[in-house]
Amino acid sequence: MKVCFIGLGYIGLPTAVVSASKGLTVIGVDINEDIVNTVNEGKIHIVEPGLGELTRSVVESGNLTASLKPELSDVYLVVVPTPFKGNHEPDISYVEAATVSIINLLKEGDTYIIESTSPIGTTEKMAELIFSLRPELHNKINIAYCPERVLPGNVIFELENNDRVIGGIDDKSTDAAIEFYTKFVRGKLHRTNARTAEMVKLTENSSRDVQIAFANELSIICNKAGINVWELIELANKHPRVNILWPGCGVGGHCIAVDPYFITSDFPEESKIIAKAREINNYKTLWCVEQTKNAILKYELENGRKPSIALMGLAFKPNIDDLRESPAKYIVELLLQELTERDVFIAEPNISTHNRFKLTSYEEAYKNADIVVFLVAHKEFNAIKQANDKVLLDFCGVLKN
Ligand code: SAJ
Repeated sequence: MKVCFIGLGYIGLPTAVVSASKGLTVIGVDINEDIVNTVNEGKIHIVEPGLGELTRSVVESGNLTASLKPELSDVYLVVVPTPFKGNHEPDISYVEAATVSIINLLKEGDTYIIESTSPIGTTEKMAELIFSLRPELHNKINIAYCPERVLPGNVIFELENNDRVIGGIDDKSTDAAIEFYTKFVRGKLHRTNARTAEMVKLTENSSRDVQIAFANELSIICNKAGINVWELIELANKHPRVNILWPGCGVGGHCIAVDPYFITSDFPEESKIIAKAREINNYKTLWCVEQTKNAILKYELENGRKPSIALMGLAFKPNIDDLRESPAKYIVELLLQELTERDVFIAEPNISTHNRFKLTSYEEAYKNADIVVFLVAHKEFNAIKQANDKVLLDFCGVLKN
């Protein structure tokens, strides 16, 4: 079986590599020549534990080849980004372009699968596009949607072991897509239709966003009420049917802070909680900025001098080096608009250099600061010995234990 992946990004590349490692012949296609060259050298352009070694071995064995152009295959996977436009409307133009790029290669019996997070109805729309240009393929090819659900940092394990939801535009399509995923997924493969599968993905990430918004709202209430939110949540979670997530300095990454808009833009009247959760999580980031500025003012008033400040963490979540859509990075950017860099120490233990921020080791940053602001709960920060002479702002629960 020959498989063509369109898109070699954070999901496309690991999925191409894992399926190649199970013996499939895989062509990985990307419009970026650097990515194609990097992969063909057996190297990777993203950071993901275990992916580098596996890529080298499947490129050496010949099971994975990267290319700028799709090639004749049996299964085609669309794994390209679906960003949103300025008004939070999803932009499916990359999915469309990927589909157009393979339309002329499709032949009877082939399977076309979209993995990109997509608004409801995208798979049907792409089916219409394919059949409008190739009407003779009607009922002759399989078209399905199968969302990815892997957690950055644990992708290789989860790609094989997570359950998958697979929805075809008809039963025959679902069967064909299931047959493909059986080749490398050990988790259960759950069948449904394409629209439900699309909505499952949006629902999973919206559900997490809503739950985090609840925790973030609690943290703001507790701050005003003089209650330690971390203790509160730990105690509430002792209830057998309560399981509250943790507050933070906002919700980042490419998925949870984006996917809910795919629902709210299509169902603005009906998606009230989902929209509110987005609003609360975005507001939490600005609230952290305000809290920090207030602490700085208070310090100045009490001590008659400007404090030095340590900003701890830039990544979008703990223990990764990914700064994409990171609320911590946004907070640092906003604070730097008002503070002179001389007084600020920025620490991110997972990266060594950054083109915009001057980084300091987290030990130095902590040692030199009057005010320490914990933005991301990286494991390194847990080891810091707390000094009594500092103002500590903990937005992510580093000090909770
Ligand atoms: N966060 C909190 N409090 C928490 C948990 C997370 O504030 O208790 C924040 C994180 O700090 C981060 C953001 O949420 O800023 C998102 O992090 P995450 O670990 O919740 O999720 P991602 O973006 O790394 O991956 C999610 C996962 N989806 C779900 O857990 C429902 C993953 O399984 C998906 O595959 C991925 O989105 C995706 O690609 O859609």
